[in-house]
Amino acid sequence: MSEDIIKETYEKIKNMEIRGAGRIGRAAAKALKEYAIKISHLSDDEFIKKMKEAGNLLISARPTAVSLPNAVKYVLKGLNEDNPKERVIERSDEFIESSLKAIEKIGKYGANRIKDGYTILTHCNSEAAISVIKTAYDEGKDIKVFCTETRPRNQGYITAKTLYDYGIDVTLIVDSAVRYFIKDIDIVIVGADAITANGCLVNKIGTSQIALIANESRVPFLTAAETYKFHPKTIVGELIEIEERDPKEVVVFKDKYKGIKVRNPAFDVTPSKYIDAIITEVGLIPPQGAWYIIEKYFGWLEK
Ligand code: RUB
Repeated sequence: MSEDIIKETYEKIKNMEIRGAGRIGRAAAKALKEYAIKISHLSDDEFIKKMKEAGNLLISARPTAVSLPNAVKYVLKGLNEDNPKERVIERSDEFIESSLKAIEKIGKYGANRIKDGYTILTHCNSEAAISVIKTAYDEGKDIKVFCTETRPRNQGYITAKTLYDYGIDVTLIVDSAVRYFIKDIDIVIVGADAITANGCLVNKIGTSQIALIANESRVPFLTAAETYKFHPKTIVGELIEIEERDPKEVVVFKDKYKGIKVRNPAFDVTPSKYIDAIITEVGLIPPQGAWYIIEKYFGWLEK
């Protein structure tokens, strides 16, 4: 069945086989393209209806990373243009290509903030943050990286292994050790699942604690965020839903302890006042510049 392409990607995003905001967005764009090719024999009206349904299903896979609806909306904007079938396919390719280019540019701009001898702290597993770190290393800078474990899913292990394989000096720490080690850290660089119109950062749970600690210790805290991580609907006051995942990811209590409640929010919100800069593919901006980015790049979206 042609719908299987969409369902498969939906499942993979939901169960986190595909994860990380950028990857989620590109996977959705790719699935829409493959689906569009499969159903291109349908009438335009039927094609448009099915593509919209597919987009809605993909968007419902995870609620927080805005890269997902932004990617789907970018691709499906082709439905309103002449030759909708071709345009959807072309726009999917455009999104994927521009996403990869953005990560590369973010790497270059962000690396300018990393000096020789720096120790960087990162949290979770972000392609954009890793791009900054790898670029600084490629430029010949002698850097060290501290990675948090990132409980409960331990995405920090992926980051630690990726950077270690690249030849970088890596130290893994438990999430609660950030304040203990902050004296050794020169800069914090994390990714982003969403940036709000008022410059707040939504990212992996624990990010806001790290920002607070960095602020207290006067350590710069930067987030690496492609422009498709900016949330258009926050400009009209909508709040971003924070995904709360299965408590079993944290711990399973048995027998008489079954009654212990476990909560598992996947993301948190870092206030803009703790963010020194947002590294985007169009340059470093202060969090106060978020409104401008949304207006400039997402003016075409219905608000
Ligand atoms: C991943 C996470 C990452 C952002 C940015 O959370 O919080 O920091 O998605 O990643 P999860 P990237 O593992 O729950 O998806 O820079 O790769 O888009």
